[in-house]
Amino acid sequence: MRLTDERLSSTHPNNRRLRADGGKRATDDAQSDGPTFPGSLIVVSNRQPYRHEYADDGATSDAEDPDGGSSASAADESEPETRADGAAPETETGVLAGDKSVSVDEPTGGLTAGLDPVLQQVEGTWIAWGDGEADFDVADERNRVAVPPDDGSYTLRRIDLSEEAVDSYYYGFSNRVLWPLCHGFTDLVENRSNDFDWYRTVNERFAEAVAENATADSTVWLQDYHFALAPRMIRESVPQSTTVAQFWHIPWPTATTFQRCPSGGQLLEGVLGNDLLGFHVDRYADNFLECVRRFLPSATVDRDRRIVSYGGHTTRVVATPMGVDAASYDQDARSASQTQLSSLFEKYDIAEDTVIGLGVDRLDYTKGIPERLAAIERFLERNPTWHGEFTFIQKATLSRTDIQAYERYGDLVRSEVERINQRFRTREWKPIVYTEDYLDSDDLCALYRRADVMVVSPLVDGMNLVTQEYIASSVDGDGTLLLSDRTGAHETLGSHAITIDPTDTDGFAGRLEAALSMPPHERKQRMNTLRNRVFDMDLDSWMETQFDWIRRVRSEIGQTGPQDPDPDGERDFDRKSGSGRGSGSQSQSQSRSRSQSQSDSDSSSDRDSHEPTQPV
Ligand code: GDG
Repeated sequence: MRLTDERLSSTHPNNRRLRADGGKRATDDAQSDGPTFPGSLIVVSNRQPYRHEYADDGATSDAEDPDGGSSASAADESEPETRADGAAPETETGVLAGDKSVSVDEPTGGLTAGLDPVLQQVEGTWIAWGDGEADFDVADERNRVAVPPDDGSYTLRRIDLSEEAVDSYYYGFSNRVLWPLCHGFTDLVENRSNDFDWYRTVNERFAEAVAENATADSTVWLQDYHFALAPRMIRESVPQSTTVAQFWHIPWPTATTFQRCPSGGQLLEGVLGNDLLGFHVDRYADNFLECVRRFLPSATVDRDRRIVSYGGHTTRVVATPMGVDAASYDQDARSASQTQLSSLFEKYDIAEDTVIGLGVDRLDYTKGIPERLAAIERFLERNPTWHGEFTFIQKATLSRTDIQAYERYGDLVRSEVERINQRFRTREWKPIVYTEDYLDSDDLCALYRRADVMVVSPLVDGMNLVTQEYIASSVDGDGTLLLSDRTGAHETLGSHAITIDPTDTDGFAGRLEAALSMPPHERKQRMNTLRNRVFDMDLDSWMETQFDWIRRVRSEIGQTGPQDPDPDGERDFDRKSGSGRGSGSQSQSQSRSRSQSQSDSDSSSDRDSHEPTQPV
């Protein structure tokens, strides 16, 4: 795992899409080889693929800074989500808005970068929150701007949200209710007044924008938990033949947990406006179907075929694990040089010949960082011979710091790092190097490649893309992966990783010892299989699968014609609460009392070690 100064040229056998140019973004290749989409596509996501900002000096559009980008600090809470979602730290050439110079941030990784070429190809529309300060000055009177900036092949339609809307919809219901709830942290759910109303209002705003753009042959593809209500709103306002699909990137909780969800009935009803609903793994799809069965009694749930009929509409539920652009990580890792790595090690004061453990996470309470630190501490207690020889690098990206639970979590992580370092450090060495610096993708890939052991230990994680990025970057084939069995990634990669229970400190430390002493041939064997899987199930292949399902659902809609109207003219929650939208609290209490009277059969698979003592 020592890098040479040479750029390596070998290509992974499965790496059909490896780009020769070493560039970061999928461009021409993706357009010719990548996923093809049938018909017109409208993507809806919270974060946008391109953001317009005023250039720092107000005079030039260059916006260069010594750290390699105007937005290189992950400490800027205005955009950590964007980066963690793979969009945007790179600032490109600017345009002018009035007499002010504007720079444009482009997507550099993840789903955003993967979808961008697809949208270019189909000349589609992307609808997203416009969070850049110059976003609306460069847009037309309907808040549209042509992107990418250099060829303008598709339309970015921006939604203008007030500070109050963002605080309530994004930092409120999305991330104080849905995020903790879906991850089983019900004790962290904060149900503030107005947050759900804002969530609904913002979902309406997005749904209206979709309705303005949708045609009979459009497919609307919504991303994630910020839009649980929008699918039904959209379904009711677009032509019957328009396909509505959504991918839910985080876990769907068990019914035991979901019964605590404020306005849970409205959320279920909302997502059942989709024709197609995707999750990463079977478990989340099954949890969803169980929630529908329990909390929407008039719905018909076909568990085997994963089809729900409710209110005269049919939703197909699928489990399709998301991948990464493996070729791009492979390429960037191969391009890493010893010089680049040396300067990183110098910056963080790490001896070059140290054995490296690595963790890369958003600073989020789901990611199990304190548990990881506890295991490292136990490992150091038990293995004095590793002192001075092993360094653990924890790269943590600040996230959602407006929310107290995140602030407290960050304080805990930092103080634990400090304490463990105080306990074991020597004059020349400290066991844990902790950084919140944003790493550009070259540095990240160089570190992935160099890491002897990658530690992925979330308490719960929908998928975990870092796992796959590490594998794709392990071009020397000799790294080992410790992987929590509570991640979606474990379902597909667990058999060849070293499985850990993140809360079993002794077991975790033992696995770390095992990883560090694993014979080279076993490492290579395991990594070879892992790499084959990650390349086979990469981002393009995931999109192809999604698009195949969309095609299938479209043809089903086409064959059956307009779906049956609701035979009773009303839907469950309307009927039970006696009103339509806006009846959240009544729906909630009825949903609770109904579910509480039923026995909980699913608690064995529930990850709720965080059950609240009080109802939320
Ligand atoms: C959600 C679900 C699901 C982080 N710091 C830097 C950096 N990152 C990038 C990583 C990775 C991404 O952030 C984190 O993705 P994960 O999948 O690990 O986790 P979440 O952000 O929680 O994502 C998750 C995912 O959605 C997709 O469906 O897998 O389960 O929770 O791409 O590389 N990237 C760079 N520098 C950093 O400092 N370049």
